[in-house]
Amino acid sequence: MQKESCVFCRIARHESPATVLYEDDLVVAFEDIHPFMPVHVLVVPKQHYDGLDDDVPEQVLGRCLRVAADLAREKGLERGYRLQVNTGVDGGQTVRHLHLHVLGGGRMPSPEL
Ligand code: DGP
Repeated sequence: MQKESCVFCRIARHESPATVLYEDDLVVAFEDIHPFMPVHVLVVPKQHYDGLDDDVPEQVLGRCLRVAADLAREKGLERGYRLQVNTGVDGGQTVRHLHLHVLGGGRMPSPEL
């Protein structure tokens, strides 16, 4: 199921513009509109799930991780990168459609800082 008003559903349906880097039957990956690292890609299931606390099939979660790691390699992030899934209000999630941030291209602070 998709949501009419959801910005990531609209990108998945090619109704809103985005720089799409990868797409298959389950996921779409595109450049974040407000990057905070030199590489900042979002990997998003095409189906709408509010977040990780939804009943997300393992196949979808696995595909997201596989695509994220493949894109990190394609982007040349040999020195490393970070995958981040903000979940809920306290997790800082602003778009209520499950997404993985692929972040890299520079040294990142430790999460506890
Ligand atoms: P989060 O805080 O985890 O919910 O991050 C949402 C990210 O989504 C944030 O880094 C900005 C990005 N974003 C929001 N709206 C759009 C959009 O319309 N297009 C693209 N490409 N990225 C968006």
